[in-house]
Amino acid sequence: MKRAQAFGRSLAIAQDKLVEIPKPIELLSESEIQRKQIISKIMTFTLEYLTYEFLKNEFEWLLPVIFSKSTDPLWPDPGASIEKRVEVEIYGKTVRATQSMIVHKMVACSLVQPKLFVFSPNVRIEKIERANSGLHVYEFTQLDFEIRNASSREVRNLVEKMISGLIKSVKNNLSFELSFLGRNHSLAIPETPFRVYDREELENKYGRNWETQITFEITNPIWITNVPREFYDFEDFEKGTWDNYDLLLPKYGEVLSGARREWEYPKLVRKMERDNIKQENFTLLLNLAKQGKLKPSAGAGIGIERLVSWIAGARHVGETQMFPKIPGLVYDL
Ligand code: ASN
Repeated sequence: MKRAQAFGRSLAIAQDKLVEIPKPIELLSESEIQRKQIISKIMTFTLEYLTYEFLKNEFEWLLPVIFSKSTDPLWPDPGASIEKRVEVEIYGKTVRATQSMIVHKMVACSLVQPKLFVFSPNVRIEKIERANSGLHVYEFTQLDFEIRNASSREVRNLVEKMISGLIKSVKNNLSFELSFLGRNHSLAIPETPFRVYDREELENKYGRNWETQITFEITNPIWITNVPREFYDFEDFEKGTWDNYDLLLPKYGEVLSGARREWEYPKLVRKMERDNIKQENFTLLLNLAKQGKLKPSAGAGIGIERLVSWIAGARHVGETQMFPKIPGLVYDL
């Protein structure tokens, strides 16, 4: 029942600003190119800052993959609206375009890299109507990371430090760019710790549209915990709660999702059966779990384009992409 309610979650950025569909690169005017250049500077600064933070904290750098037999099912997920999953055949085998590297993270973290991060291209063919949310693109980059034996609290603390440090640094170093975009005064350095809300509490207060409502009310980033979703997030069957979290940004909504993970074989199987997830698409993960080689971990993934959109005050998340991937619009590049 709880899950059915959470499925009603929907988001629209259109509430108090114009959603402008980003143009392809070859159609930009002189002034639009200048705006693109400014946003590109903020993107470069953000990537450099976050990379350095992960390296400083002794994370190892994992490179992304595009095609695998296993990828994130993105189901059940209250926020997902996938029109089509990209599957192709290569060498007589069916492989899927990466929807997120969650499975790879869990496996690499268990077997080789106890602390890892990866900038990973995620392909999510969103429904066309999401073009107007201003928040969705059908390809984006996720800064995904995972830590063996970590708790949710540790992950959240790390993220809070990184996000507030990043904004402080952007404000110190890119004040011309922020002024150009009209963000110099409106972008405040987030106060830590961020407030933590339980999803159930918000559903009771705001109803089905809790996420949109709270997104437009807050002025500081907030955490939402206990969101029913995919099998890999840790669920306490007895309490009926989930040890996971989303980070919401004012006006731009969810910029990160993450969790402590399931690692025990019987629980993974039970959840996959319950959610109608095909176990044959997760053979390696299940085999490792069965052999006791899957380790407890926690992690999260940051949507880079949404993060930069918030910093820049973008009119559409696709504005932060050199080659925008707007749902329903397939440009040349
Ligand atoms: N990256 C997310 C996580 O770490 C999963 C996702 O993108 N669906 O939990």
